[in-house]
Order: sequence, then C-alpha cells, then structure tokens
Amino acid sequence: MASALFILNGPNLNRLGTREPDVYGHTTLGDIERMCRETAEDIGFDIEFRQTNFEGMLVDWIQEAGDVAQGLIINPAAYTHTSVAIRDAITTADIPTVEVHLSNIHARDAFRHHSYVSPVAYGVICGFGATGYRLAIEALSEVIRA
Ligand code: CA2
Repeated sequence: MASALFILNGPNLNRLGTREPDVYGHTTLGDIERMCRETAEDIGFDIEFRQTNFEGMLVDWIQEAGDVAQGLIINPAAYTHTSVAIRDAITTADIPTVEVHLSNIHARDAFRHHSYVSPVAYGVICGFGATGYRLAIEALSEVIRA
C-alpha cells in the first residue's frame, strides 16, 4: 500500500481565491488540492486533504493522522498563533510534520510572527503561496523514505 500523507487546513482557508487576493492570490483551495493530488500521485503517495474552521476538528484529524499516516502537512491558519491544543496534538501524533503558510508570516503583522506549531514541526515553509504545499509534499516524501 502507498504511504499516506494528511494535508490539513485551518479556518477561513475555504475562502481562498474569493477575498484578499493581494495577500493570498487567486488560487482556490480546490486548486491547491488538485495540485497536491498530482504531486503526490507522481511520487507514489496517497493524500487525505481536508479543511475545517474548528480547532477541535483539527485536533481530532491530527490524532487520526498519527494513527494512520506516515506524514502530516498542516496550514493551521490563525490557530498557528494561538493553539497549544494543536501543538500538543502534533507532538503526540509523532509523525514528521511540515507547517505551511501561503504568506510570509514574518513579513506581516507582529502577532503572526510567533507560531506555537513551528517548534514541534520537522520543517516550515512560508511565503511561496500554493507552491509551498507542493514543496512540502516533496520534502516530506524524502524524509519519510530516508
Ligand atoms: O499565510 C497563511 O497561509 C496563513 O496561515 C493564513 C491565515 C493567517 O491567519 C495566517 O497568519 C497565515 C489566514 C487564512 C485566511 O484565509 C483567507 C483566505 C481568503 C480570504 C480571506 C482569508
């Protein structure tokens, strides 16, 4: 069976492509999912791609990823800057995790400069828009295969 990656997306990312195109571009989350599926298929990984606006749902899905997946890619969106629960879930899942952000959070408001997730992530990619998800899949596949 192919290795599985969970790709989880947090609050408001379902609105991508419809508002704030100056910050987040015109790409929709559906476009990003299609790109992730193509990338993963090319390198022989299955993906589970999900979005929720609820913190507890993200915690449940991270726990599920820890049980069934080989790696996790997560854009926790605003919860990046607030959620100890998501950080704890990632620590407990104990699978290599890449934190992804479309925008460069360090070039934005000061409150976005701190991430609760980064210290427990294997790596962090930010500022490359949707391309960051593709880079995360490629990087994570190398970590898992190493
Ligand atoms: O740059 C990223 O990917 C973020 O995780 C996006 C979050 C933000 O809170 C983080 O600081 C950085 C916000 C996602 C909101 O997405 C929207 C999409 C379209 C229109 C409005 C919001």
